[in-house]
Amino acid sequence: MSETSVTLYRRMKDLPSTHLLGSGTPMCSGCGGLEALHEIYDVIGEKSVFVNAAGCMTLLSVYPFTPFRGSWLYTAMASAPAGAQGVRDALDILLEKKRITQEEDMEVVVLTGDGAAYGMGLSATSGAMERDLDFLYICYDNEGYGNTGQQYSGATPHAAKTATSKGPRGFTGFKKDLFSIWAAHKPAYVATVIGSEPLDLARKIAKAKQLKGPRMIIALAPCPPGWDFDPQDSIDIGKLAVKTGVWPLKEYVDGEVVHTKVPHQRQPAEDYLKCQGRFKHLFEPKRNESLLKEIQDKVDRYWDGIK
Ligand SMILES: Cc1ncc(C[n+]2csc(CCOP(=O)(O)OP(=O)(O)O)c2C)c(N)n1
Ligand code: SF4
Ligand SMILES: [Mg+2]
Repeated sequence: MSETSVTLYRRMKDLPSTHLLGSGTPMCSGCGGLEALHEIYDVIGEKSVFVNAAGCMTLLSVYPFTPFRGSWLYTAMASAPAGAQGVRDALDILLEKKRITQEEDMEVVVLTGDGAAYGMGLSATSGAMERDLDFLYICYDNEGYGNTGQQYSGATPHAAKTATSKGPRGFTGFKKDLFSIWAAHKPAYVATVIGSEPLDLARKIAKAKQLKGPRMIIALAPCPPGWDFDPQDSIDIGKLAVKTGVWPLKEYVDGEVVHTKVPHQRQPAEDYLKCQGRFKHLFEPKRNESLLKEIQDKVDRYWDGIK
């Protein structure tokens, strides 16, 4: 169990930590999703209801326990935003009937992986934004269906090998631009974050917490088994995602997109790619110059004109 998940487990109310550790969890060490979630939870706080679609983070809750001090609701993969609507409505009715006070109200938080956010749950999310649902959506993006063995998802980057993209060029599709898809709905807030940039992350979650309406967060989540790297490199790989410009840190608020960290002296994208086994075929047995250039050009095109 990773140190972050141990700490998260110790948050569990009324239970000695030995019990929690004894109950065990199948989370991987070096999990970037758990790292981000831990940091996000520190800011959101315990007055929260997590509505979680099936994925790796579902393993945090082992019935009847949950590491969260608030509540936890499990939903089918496509349904977490619909579940969040039900929870929000129930809280609003309790508030209206004065069965709970404003102080007892809770933040409704959707937590899903990219398979749900970029794919199966996208229409439910679109509907929730359309209804101006007051909720926070956290997508931890490990760029594949991790819990079932890293099949490709709508978030898988071009050329990455996955369990379902094993050919010589890896995944031939392109990562969906979920940030723009979400921002096109004009919700209250959209941001990208990563656990290895905790101050940027904490500032964005604190800002989202102050707002009402749909608040959408995508956390890139380095995933040792899915991306094929040593768990101890997780934070370095996360930092490289930002320094190479592969993962832009930005936010959408009041109709404008602002980059919160611009890598002016960008490292080559291959510095990020070469430390992950899923991109090994780009370097061995010989360098695939055209595919490497294609990836670098795409990163450069993104940053052209952004100050
Ligand atoms: C409709 C449906 N299809 C398939 C599954 C099996 N399943 C459970 S978790 C999972 C992977 C989810 O991927 P993602 O949302 O990216 O989360 P991750 O596993 O990467 O944390 C799948 C396919 C399911 N629970 N429901
Ligand atoms: S498979 Fe990846 S996302 Fe899932 S628990 Fe392991 S490291 Fe985390
Ligand atoms: Mg995933």
